[in-house]
Amino acid sequence: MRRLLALLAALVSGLLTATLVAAPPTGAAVPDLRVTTLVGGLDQPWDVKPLPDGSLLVTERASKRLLHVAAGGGRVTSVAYDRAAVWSAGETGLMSLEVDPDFASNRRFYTCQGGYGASRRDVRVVARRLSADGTAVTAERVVLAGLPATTGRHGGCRLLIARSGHLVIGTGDAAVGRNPRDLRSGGGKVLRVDRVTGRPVRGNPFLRSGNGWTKRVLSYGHRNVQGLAQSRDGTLWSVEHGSSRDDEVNRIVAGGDYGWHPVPGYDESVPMTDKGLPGVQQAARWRSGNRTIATSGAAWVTGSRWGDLDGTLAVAALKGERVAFMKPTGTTKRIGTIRRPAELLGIGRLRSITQLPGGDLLVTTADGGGRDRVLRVSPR
Ligand SMILES: [Ca+2]
Ligand SMILES: [Ca+2]
Repeated sequence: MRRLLALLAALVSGLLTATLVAAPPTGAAVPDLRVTTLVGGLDQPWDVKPLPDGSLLVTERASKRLLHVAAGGGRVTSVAYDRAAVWSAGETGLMSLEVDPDFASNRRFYTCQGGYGASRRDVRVVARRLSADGTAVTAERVVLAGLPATTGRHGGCRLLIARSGHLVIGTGDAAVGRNPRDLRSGGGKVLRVDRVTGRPVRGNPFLRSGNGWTKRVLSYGHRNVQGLAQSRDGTLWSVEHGSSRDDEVNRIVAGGDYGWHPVPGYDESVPMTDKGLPGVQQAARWRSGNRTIATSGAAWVTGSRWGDLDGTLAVAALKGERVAFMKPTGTTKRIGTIRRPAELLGIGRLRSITQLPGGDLLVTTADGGGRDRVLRVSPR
């Protein structure tokens, strides 16, 4: 297959060397991308989200630091909050962030994090209020606690406030084989709840169940949901780490079984989507095949400035050290395959992707050692 290499100019200070690998079969335009560092000197930042005034919030997983970055990538403040209440180990710590749609009036944002339950460690969602000057948390409240945790492995956890206003939570299986298929566990699921109360919402597929977790389940049979993104047509997508093979991009349907059931014990040799399980399993819309790239966060890219990448799902990869732009063929309601019109390489291990209101992407790196950054990717 013919491939076009487009080297990005990185001679100007502040620009990073990056390579856009594009597959140009159609004559449509894939724009050059400019990559700049907004924040440096970070250690394993997990998520980044913009606030309405153009400033940013950033989480760091293991340090549990919550950072406020002034608009334009200016002054960075470590926000004062109850850091000791966050449990971090392995892949779990201070993870995903979401900002309330009414932040301008209520100053509320949400984090998914490790926590200390009454009898055991867990993964939980906490709502917080940010002070007017962005330096401190002035109130916090647990929205949902008791998601399973073990060593910190496969702790998820991704938050998304859907356009319906509901809070969607992608969780990991906590490396416990029976969790993903057990509707009474919050692990290995996509959950949908009221963002204020944490209660199940109308339209959830198992509302008639007597069990509280089951009522919150939107879909099950997931291994470790690392990305959630809602497309223009309202469909919801998850991105997951594969085991020894088959990272997956899935379109989430209510009540869907995504086929991960690694039993007995924690048997990771089973398929990422095991069609031999009872009932119907949802096939991945994209999978990596034999070689995993550790797909993580994702965002739908919108805006004409993106040319042929408008309407793609930008997927961050850790091991694969790239942003893979994935374009569903046909409509997102009914998809045969996903092709990859371009990949952005050379900017490190990548965790999360967020699209800014103006269309640029923010990406967090995950190289560790205090060398991590929040990058801005702009078409030009
Ligand atoms: Ca699957
Ligand atoms: Ca089956």
